[in-house]
This record gives sequence, C-alpha cells and structure tokens, in this order.
Amino acid sequence: MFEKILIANRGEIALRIQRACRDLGIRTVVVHSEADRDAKYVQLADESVCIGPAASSASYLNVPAIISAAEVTDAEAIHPGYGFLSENADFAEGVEKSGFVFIGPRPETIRLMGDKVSAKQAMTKAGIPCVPGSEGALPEDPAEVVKIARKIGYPVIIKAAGGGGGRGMRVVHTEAALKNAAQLTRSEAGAAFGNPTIYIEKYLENPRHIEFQLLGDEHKNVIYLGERDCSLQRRHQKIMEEASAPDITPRQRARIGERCVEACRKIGYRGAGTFEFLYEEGEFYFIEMNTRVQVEHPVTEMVTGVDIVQEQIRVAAGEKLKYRQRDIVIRGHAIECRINAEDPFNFTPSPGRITSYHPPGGPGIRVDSHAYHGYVVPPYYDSMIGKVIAYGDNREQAIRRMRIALSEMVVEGIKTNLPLHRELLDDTRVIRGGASIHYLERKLAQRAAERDAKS
Ligand code: MV4
Repeated sequence: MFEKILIANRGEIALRIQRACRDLGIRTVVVHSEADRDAKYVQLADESVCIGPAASSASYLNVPAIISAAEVTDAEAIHPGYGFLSENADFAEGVEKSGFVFIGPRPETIRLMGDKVSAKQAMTKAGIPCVPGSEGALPEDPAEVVKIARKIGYPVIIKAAGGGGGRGMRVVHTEAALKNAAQLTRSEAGAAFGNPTIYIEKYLENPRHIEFQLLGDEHKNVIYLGERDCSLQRRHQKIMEEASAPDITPRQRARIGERCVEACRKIGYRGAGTFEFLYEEGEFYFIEMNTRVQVEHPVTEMVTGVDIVQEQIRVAAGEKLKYRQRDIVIRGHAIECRINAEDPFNFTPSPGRITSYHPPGGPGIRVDSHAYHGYVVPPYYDSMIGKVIAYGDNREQAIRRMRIALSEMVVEGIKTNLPLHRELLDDTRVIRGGASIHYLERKLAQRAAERDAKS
C-alpha cells in the first residue's frame, strides 16, 4: 500500500479522500490555490502545497505544478477527485510518465471513454444496450446524414464526440432542420472540444437518468454496486440523487449490472467507473461512461457498506478488491442532497463568509462537507459546499430522515439551496419517486411563474 498520496482537488472531495487515506494509514498531501490557503481541510492534511493563484487554470488544472508538488513531497500516487483533471487522459499519462500512480483507470481507458463515439462503439461491442443511432461518427455528406436520421426516426439528438455531461448536443424534430443543426453542432464542437466529430441518436423524450457503479482491479475482478437515480437535475447539474433507483427490480439490476461487469472485464477496467443509462419504458440505453469517482458516490456507499474511495486507492496500488460480487448486498435506501452556495430561486452563486453553521446529525445522517462556521466560500469554483446523505431501512424512512436533517441544518451569511431541497422533499412527485430528467426544470419554471404572478 502507498505511504503517501497527493490529493489534486479541493473542497468536500479533498476532505473525503483524506478520510479514506486516514482509514488506510496513508499520509496525505493536499495541493491548493491561493484562494483555498486557509481552508480547514488544507490544514488537516499532513502536508500542503500552494500550486498557484485562485483561477483553476493556474492551480487545480496546472499539471506541471501538481507533478512538481508530488515530487517535492515524495508522494507516490495522485488522486484527482472529480472535475478538474480527473478525466484528462493526458494528465493521467503525465502522472505515470513522471513515475507516480494515477488513482483511476489507465490513460487509454480514459481516452476511450472521453470520446463518446469510441465509448459507444466499445460498449455496443461489449453487449451493453445503447440508444439506437448512427454507427459511429456521422459522415460529412448531408445526404448521408438525412438517410441515417430517416432510419432512426425523429426526433433525433445530435451529440459531439468530445462533449458529454450535456455539453455539445442539439435536439432535431424535423428533416428540414437537420442539415443546419448538424453543421452548427459540428462547428461548435470543433471550437469547444477541438474535435468536430458528431454522432446522432434517437431522442428519448421522457427518460430517467440511472447509472451503475462499477469497481475493477488488476486481477480481473470486477463488481457492480447497484445503481443510482440521478434524474433530478437542473441544467445538467444534479441536485438530488438516490440509491437504489425507484421501481428497478432486482432482476433488472442484476441483468444490467452483470453486463457492465462483462464490459469492464473486456476492456480491463481498473478503478471506480460509472455507466450512465437513460431508462424509458422498462429499457436501459447506455449513453456515457464516467471514469472518475462521482459526487453522488455516498448513496451507493450507504446501501452497500463499501468505501468506494478506499477501493479506488487499493486497486491503484495493485491490490485486489476487498469484495467479491457475492459479498455485495444492497440494504435499505439512501438519498443525497447537494448543498450549493446559491440563491434558491434564481440560482446565482452566493459566495462569502458562513457566519453560522450547524450541520444535521442523528441516525442514518452523513454530511460530506468542508464547510464550517467562519469558512469563506470562494467565488472562483463550483458552488457546492457539501452534501447531506440520509439512509433508511426503506425509501420512506430515508425521506423522513432527510426532511428532519434539512430542518435542523443552518447555514447563514450566504444563500444556499436548502429551501429548495425542503420544498422538493414535500413535492408529491418527488416523494412518489421515478420522476423523469425533465421534472425538476418543469417544476422550477412553474415555481418561477407563480412567484412572478405574486410580485
Ligand atoms: C439524451 C437525451 C435523450 N435522448 N440522449 C444530457 C447529458 C448527457 N449525458 C446526455 N444527455 C441526454 N442525452 C438521447 N438519445 C437526453 C439527455 C438529457 C439528460 C440526460 C440525463 C440527465 C439530464 C438530462 C437533461 C436533458 C437532456
């Protein structure tokens, strides 16, 4: 096992990774920007290195500075967390070429999944059900594009191979709009991702977003940890997630889970990975694979008892996974609310000093946050200041416990989305479970209209 790991991230996930390291007896180095210098999680690490000014581009995305920090502190491995450099194949390669271990999949795997066309081709070949669409990249010839779209049937969605997570896509309802839309998406993709490659799929009108958690080691062991429902999102930012996904049967879970395991074996997947699916009318359709630990990993940890971050570290060190598939039992239900420093109505960021902080507690409540009384939320990064996770014997108890937790929680001095979460846990559609990816945006539009009418 490693003796020292460098954490190339910030905020709650930097703290989460530190906790995993402590439990494994590993010393930690955290790199930070000038803006994060005084944060408590930075002081909590065994060592810290300032790698640049506040702007991410000069610090958390500064590859030479991060590798230098690993060199001067004698760290053996680098954990990238999520966001920033976590899915950057060139970074993973640079880390390995410099003699450190990248805590994540091999660079080739990251590259394969980063290109959504090659990812889909690999997954189709591995027996994963995908959304019907073009076999690979769309040809340049507009007549060919029209032919392909006719075969799929409208509506279709045009996506950029270099996109993902909602970036670089366009829905097309008619043949009349197709050629223009394809050309526009192509040029936007070229500008945004340096790759003009596009592909098309049947547009699913009202799906849910359900993702499967996988873990693989270098000894051919691969396991699945069930699935999460992440349909409640706004502008491709998840707000609330849960495990398991409502109404998914043990049979469906096993069928898709086993297919994901097979696919991971086939590509020699190492580390934690997530298969994202759209789920509509009882069918799963693969869209993308994420090769990092995800924000919402705690709900899976709560229902399986597996520490996903510890397993990432274990397998990066060449050890075997601590669990076999038969050890994995899904028990109870967990919900996560992402707490953001933002206006709960218009969603503008709300950085600043937290003048009062009281986290919730009690049975089944977990809080993953780097926030505290007096902490100053910097304006330079993502607005998420933490996550509240509620576990219960069943979904109803998890919801009740989450309601209590949110009623206890106090964050003052900045605005947060706590009021929104409290509303959502009283919403009959949310309580019923299984809402589509469009539910939250529609509810928010309605809520905004009602507020406008009142004022
Ligand atoms: C889709 C889709 C409908 N049909 N693909 C958005 C994020 C990216 N991961 C893929 N996305 C979508 N792909 C087909 N063929 C609808 C979305 C989508 C979405 C997906 C998951 C969660 C939220 C979403 C919000 C809008 C659109």
